[in-house]
Amino acid sequence: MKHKKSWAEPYRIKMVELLKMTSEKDRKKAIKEAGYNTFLLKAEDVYIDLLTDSGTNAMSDMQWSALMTGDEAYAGSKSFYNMEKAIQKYYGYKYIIPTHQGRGAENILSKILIKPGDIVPGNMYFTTTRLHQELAGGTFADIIIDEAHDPKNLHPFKGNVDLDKLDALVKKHGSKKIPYISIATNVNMAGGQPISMANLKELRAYTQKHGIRIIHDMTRVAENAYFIQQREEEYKNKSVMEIVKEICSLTDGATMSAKKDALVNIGGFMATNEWDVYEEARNMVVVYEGLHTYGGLAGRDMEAIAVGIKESLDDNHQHARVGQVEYLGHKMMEFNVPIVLPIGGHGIFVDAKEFLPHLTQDQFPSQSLAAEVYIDSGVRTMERGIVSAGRKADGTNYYPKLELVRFTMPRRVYTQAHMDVIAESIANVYDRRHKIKGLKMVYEPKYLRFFQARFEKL
Ligand code: PLI
Repeated sequence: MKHKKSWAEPYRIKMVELLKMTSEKDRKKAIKEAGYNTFLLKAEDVYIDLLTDSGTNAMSDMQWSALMTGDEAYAGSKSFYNMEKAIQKYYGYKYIIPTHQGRGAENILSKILIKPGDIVPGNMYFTTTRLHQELAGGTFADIIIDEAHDPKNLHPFKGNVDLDKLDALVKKHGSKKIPYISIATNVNMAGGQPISMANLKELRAYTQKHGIRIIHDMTRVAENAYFIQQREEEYKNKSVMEIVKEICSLTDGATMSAKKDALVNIGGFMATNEWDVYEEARNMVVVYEGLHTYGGLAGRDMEAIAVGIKESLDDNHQHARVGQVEYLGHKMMEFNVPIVLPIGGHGIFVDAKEFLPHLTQDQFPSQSLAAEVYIDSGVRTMERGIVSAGRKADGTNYYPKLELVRFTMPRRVYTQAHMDVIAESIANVYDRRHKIKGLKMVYEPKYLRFFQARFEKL
């Protein structure tokens, strides 16, 4: 008999970071002081930190060695050219502008391409991306397929674009009002769901016909490529590296938060294939980020990104990365915890609407559930529901269909035993779900409120 092959990690542990263990009494006090917002907890009071996969990656020995070779020249640093070369080689974009992280790139790109009154269609919103589009005078329009808004729908590519929705927008506003389509690979807010190559190719054909750019939010492009390899027949014998390059070739430019797939703790960039856009971005980056050969990064950061990009495209790395997330998801399902399906790339998204049906969306079920999980075990997660969605330009709340708590997996950080502890914790909370109360918001900041809002128990 042949036994199944597991997803074990293609690395071993060389150094460890010790964690503080806390009591339930400590955690009840800490979360109350944090206004029931997991962003306002002190990290040292957290046992397993699943707040985000952003900047929380463990770097490899090769990345740590590369740090030592960082060239800290203000201008023309060798490290910039190393990073530029890696981006050109593995992603294929022509012109590169480094930025301190993803939103720095979004700011510059939005300011250059969007005019007041423009429409920016995209495959579901992301918080910072949409805000920069709005601050530049644009209006985001969601053109993701309907299946993406249904946590139980098993569509293998819930990141796909609905071309009829796009066509309706083009007919209504005209293609001149649409500076670009914003395409995220592995859609974060939908639960880490991929877009298929077939859909991207169809979109490419459509946008070429109408003279509209595709701008690629490539924050989790390697995870998306892995799903294409696993789920699209035509790509089953292609490597993640080849698939990533092909995805990028179907787009005109990109913004990237290197803090996710590129396996570093800080960094990002904007990329474009258009000289005019590059020229303007190269000029603008000195106002907001730093010179065009460092963009807010140290030389050592750029060296680590150059190495991280290559490591992220290894098939075995992605197999273990997604394998770990799937392991956690299956454990939670064994305990009947409702999660977004199919299991996504960068974390497990628990469906708070189904978990806490006795709470209305205005009682912040995901926020409340994230606080309860922290109290139970010291596991820190993040609200991805009505608080994250924020308010429209007219001041009314967005009411997103998905009301989720994200258990986000840092790359190469936690072990399988940690996964067991996490699943057991959410199972405990599930058993006492009927007793969980909602929250009221007592402080709301103007921008990206989920980061700093404060709550009290109802
Ligand atoms: O956090 P930044 O500024 O490096 O990147 C912004 C950003 C852009 N696009 C997408 C899809 C993201 O997921 C993203 C950042 N995400 C965070 C911080 C997260 O916790 O998911």
